[in-house]
Amino acid sequence: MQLNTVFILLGTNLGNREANLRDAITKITELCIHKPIKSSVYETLPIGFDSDLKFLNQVISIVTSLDPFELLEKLLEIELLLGRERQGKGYSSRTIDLDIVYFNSDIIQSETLTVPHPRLHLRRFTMVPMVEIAPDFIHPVLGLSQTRILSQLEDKNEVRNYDITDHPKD
Ligand code: PH2
Ligand code: MG
Ligand code: MG
Repeated sequence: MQLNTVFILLGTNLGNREANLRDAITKITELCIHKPIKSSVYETLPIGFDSDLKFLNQVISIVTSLDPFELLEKLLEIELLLGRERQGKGYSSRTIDLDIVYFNSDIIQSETLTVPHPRLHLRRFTMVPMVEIAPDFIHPVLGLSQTRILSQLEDKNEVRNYDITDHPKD
């Protein structure tokens, strides 16, 4: 059985954001060999579209025997289960978005899946949690560590630590 180490970005800016993260991680854990390693939760402004609803973002690292396409299918199922609705083109607010950031050090380019995630290295809301849990992991295309990518990042949007205990009724 092949064991794959995968980093997944979670993003939510609609509904009960804390519950969305928690429920998604519970469902993802059912696909895993070990308990996921979790970054802190961060609060971030929507990037790439207009909304007053701030995001919670978090990255987790899992070990799974699923292949990338099986995993993608399961993640899309979990998005639907948690009420994700997709409206036409472009970004919109969502209960949960589950993106495969890295799958081992594999490079995948297909119609349905691009890994590493094509915009991860441009986004502070991905790189801050990545550096927290895997600072030395090398981006297989760029050949740079997570720490190095973050230090060179042009995106200066705030990624604020979100203490769940301060927001009991999110
Ligand atoms: N995801 C997007 C577009 N914009 N902005 C923030 N802050 N967090 C996200 O997860 C996010 C976004 C596309 O999936
Ligand atoms: Mg996304
Ligand atoms: Mg997505």
